[in-house]
Amino acid sequence: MSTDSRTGAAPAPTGPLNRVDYSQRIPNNVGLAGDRRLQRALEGWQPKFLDWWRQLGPALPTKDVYLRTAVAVGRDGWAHFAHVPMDEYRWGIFLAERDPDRKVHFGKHKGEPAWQEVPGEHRAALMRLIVVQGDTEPASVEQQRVLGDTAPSIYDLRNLFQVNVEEGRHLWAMVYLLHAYFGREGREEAEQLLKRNSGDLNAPRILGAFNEATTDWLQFFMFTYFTDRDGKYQLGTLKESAFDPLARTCQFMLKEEAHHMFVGTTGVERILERTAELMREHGTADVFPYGGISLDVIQRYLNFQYSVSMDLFGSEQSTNAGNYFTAGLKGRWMETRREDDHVLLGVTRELRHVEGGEIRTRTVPLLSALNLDLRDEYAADCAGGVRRWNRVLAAAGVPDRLHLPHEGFNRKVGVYAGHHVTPHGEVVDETTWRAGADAWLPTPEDRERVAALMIPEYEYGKFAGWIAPPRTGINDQPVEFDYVHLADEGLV
Ligand code: BYC
Ligand code: FE
Ligand code: FE
Repeated sequence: MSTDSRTGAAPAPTGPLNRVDYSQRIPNNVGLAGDRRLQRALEGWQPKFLDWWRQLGPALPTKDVYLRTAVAVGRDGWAHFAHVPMDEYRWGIFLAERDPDRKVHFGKHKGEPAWQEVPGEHRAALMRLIVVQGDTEPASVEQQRVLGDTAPSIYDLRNLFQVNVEEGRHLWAMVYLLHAYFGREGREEAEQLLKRNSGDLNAPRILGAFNEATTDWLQFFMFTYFTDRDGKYQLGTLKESAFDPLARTCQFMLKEEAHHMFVGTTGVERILERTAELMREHGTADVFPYGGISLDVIQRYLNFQYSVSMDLFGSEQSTNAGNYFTAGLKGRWMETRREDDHVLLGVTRELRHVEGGEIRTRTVPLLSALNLDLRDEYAADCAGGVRRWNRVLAAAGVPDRLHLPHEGFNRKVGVYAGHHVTPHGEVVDETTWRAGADAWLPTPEDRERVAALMIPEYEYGKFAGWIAPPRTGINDQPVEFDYVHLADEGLV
C-alpha cells in the first residue's frame, strides 16, 4: 500500500443514490452479499480476471494513476477521482436503478412487464449477445496493452488507463450477468472470455475489429472514436432489452462510454491542430519531416478504422437481428422515441447492395434490416465528428478536409463483402482496387512513419510534437497535473 495521502485503493462512497458497497471484496450495488452462491462464484472468477489483467492489461509499470471510479449510479456524483495504484483498482458490478414499473416496449412482448429472469426460450440468444458484448471489452484492453510505452503525455497516458480499467469493468458487467442468470454454462462462458485473446490465431476474439493490432496512438484515437462508438450504439440497443438486468447494466456502461469517445474525438482533433499548424508553418502537406502526421495518412487511418467498425454491425440483412427484436432482446437506437408501432410487421425500407457491378437499391422488410438501421444511426453520428474535425482545419486556414469513406469501402461483412468499392463509392475490379489500395488504406510505410514519431513524453505538462495539448485537464485539474506516477520515478 502506498503512503501517499492522496492515494487510496477504495474510494469513499459518497454518491447520493444507490450507493456502491466498497466494503465488499467485489464492490457492487446488486446486493451480492445476500447471495452467497453467486458471490462465491464471482470471487472464484476474480483471481482469474486479475491474472489476465496482469498478463494482458497495461504493460507500463506505474506507481499510481489519477482514476475515476464509480461510487454510485445516480444522475449526479457517480464518480470519484483519486490516485489509485492500478493493481488496487476496484472493479465492481454496478447496475442502473431499477424501475419497478418498466415494461417491454417493442416486439411481440410489447406491454408486458420487463423480465427479471431469463425466459427459457430466449436463453441461448441472450447468452450469445452477452458473450459477444463481453468478448469485445477485454479484447480492447489487450489491443492497447503496450501503448503506454509511447504515450504522447502523462495526460494521455492517464486517459488510456482510464479507458482500460473501464473496459475491464465492462467485462465484469457481462460476467456478472453470465454468473447470475446462466448457471454452469454462463460460468463456462465467463472463463472463455479470458481465454480467447485479441489476435490469437487459435483462440481469437469473436468480432473482426477486435483482432486488429492497435499499432500506435493515432490508431488508438481512431479506435476510441469509431470502435468505442459501435459500443455506444450496441449498448444503446441492449439498454432497451426486455431482460431488465441487461438493460440496467448497459445503461450504466453508457455513462462510462462517453469518456472513451471524448478521448477519440479530442485526440484526433488535437493531432489535426498540430498538423495544420505545421502545414502552415512549413508550407507543405508532408509534415513528417517536421515531426507531425500528414493529413493523407490520417485519412487512411480513418478509412481503415471506420470500415472495420462498420463490419461490427453484422450483415445488413440478418434474421438474427429481426428475431432479437421481435423477441424483445435487442431494440433499436432510441426505441422509445421512434414514432411507429414498435412491432414493425409489414414495414419495409431500402437497402443498397452491389449487383451487376454497381450499387443498386432494393426494398426489404425492416425487421430483416435492423443491423442496417443501427448502422445508419452510427454513420450519421460518425459524420458529426468528422465535421467537427474539419472545423479545426478550416479555422487553421488549411483547405483540405477529411471524409468518411463510402459505406461499401473495405467491407468484410454483409452485402459489400467480396466486392471492391472505393472510398468514393465506385464499384471497381480487383486490379483497380489493388492499384488504389495504397492511397486508401494505411500502408506499412505509413505505419512506420507514424511509429517513428511515437516517442514517449512523460514530463508533466509536456506533449509530443505531433499532437497539440488539450484545452483543459481531467476533473478540473490543470493540464500539467501529475496524473500518473510512473514506477521508475521512485517514491517522491
Ligand atoms: N466479425 O446475422 P449476422 C464494444 C458473425 S463494441 C466476425 O450478420 P448478427 C467495444 C455473427 O456473430 C460493441 N464475425 O450478425 C468497443 C454471426 O455468427 P454466427 C460489441 C461477425 O448476429 C470498443 C454471423 O457472422 N457489442 O462494446 O445480426 C472497446 C452472421 O451474422 C462479425 C455487440 O456487438 C464481425 N464483425 O449481428 C470495447 C452487441 N459480424 O452466430 C468495447 C452484441 C457478424 O452465425 N452483438 N459476425 O456464428 C450483436 O448484437 C450481434 O452479434 C452483432 C452481429 C451485431 C455483432
Ligand atoms: Fe466497453
Ligand atoms: Fe469503451
